[in-house]
Amino acid sequence: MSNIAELAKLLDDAALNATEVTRFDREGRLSLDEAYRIQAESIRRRLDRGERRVGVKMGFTSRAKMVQMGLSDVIWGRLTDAMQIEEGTAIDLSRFIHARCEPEIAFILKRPLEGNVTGPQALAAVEAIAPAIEIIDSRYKDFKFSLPEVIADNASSSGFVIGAWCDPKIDFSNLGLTVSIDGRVVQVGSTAALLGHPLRSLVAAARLSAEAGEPLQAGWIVMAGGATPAEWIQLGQYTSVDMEQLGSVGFHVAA
Ligand code: OOG
Ligand code: MG
Repeated sequence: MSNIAELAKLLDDAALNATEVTRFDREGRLSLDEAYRIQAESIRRRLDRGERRVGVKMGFTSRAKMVQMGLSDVIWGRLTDAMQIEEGTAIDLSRFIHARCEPEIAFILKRPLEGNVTGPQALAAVEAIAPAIEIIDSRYKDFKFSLPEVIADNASSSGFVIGAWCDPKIDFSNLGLTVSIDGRVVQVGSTAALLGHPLRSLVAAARLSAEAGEPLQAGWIVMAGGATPAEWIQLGQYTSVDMEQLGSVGFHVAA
C-alpha cells in the first residue's frame, strides 16, 4: 500500500494538533499488517522529533473494554516518553481531542522479555508493578473506528500516569480497584478482568513485540490494558484509581 506514509502523517498530525480525522477504511480494505505498519511509521515520526521509546501498551485485554468499543482482538501500541504524565499534575485538555481515561496496571521490566514466554518467565523479568491510568484519545471523529483503524492510530494511546512502583512478588492476580472522579466512585473492577491475570497481558506483549521485531527491553514499561470501561475526562476534574495493596494514582485536569 503506497499510502502507509500518508496515513501515518495524517494520524500523527492529528495527534500533534489535537484535531480529529474522518475514518479512512470504512470499506475494510486495510489489513492488520498494513495497520501496524502505519502505526510504526507514525511512531518513527515522533522519534524523529526527539521522543524516546519507553514501552508498550496493550488494548482490549478485558471484556469491559471489548464490549465498550465493540472490538474483541487484543491489540498493542508503542509508548514514548512524551506520553508520560507525572502523577498528581494537571493536564491541559486543549492538548486532547476527546480524551477518556481507564484504570490499568503497569509493569516495568528489569530484563528483556522476548517471544513465547510463560507467566513465571514473564514475572521473573518484572522489576516492579504500579497502579496506573491510561489516557486514550482516539484521533477518529466520535471515537469510532474499526480494528485496523485503531491499530493504525497507535491504539488510541495518548498519555499514561503511573503511581508508586511496588514489589511484584505480591499476588496481583485479583486486586479490587475503583475509579473515582472528584472523589465519587464511577467504576469498580479487578485486575482479574485482564485476561484472568494481568501477567497474561505481559506474556502477550512479549510475543507481539518480538513478532514485530521490537522485543521488550529492560527498563521498558508495559501498560496491561483497561480493566473497566473508559470514562470521559472533563475540565477541572480530579481522576484517581485506587488499587487494593498497590495504592492510588491520580491526575488533575486544568479548569
Ligand atoms: C482503544 C485502546 C484500548 C485498552 O486498554 O483496552 C485500550 C480504545 O479503546 O480507544 O487502551
Ligand atoms: Mg488502555
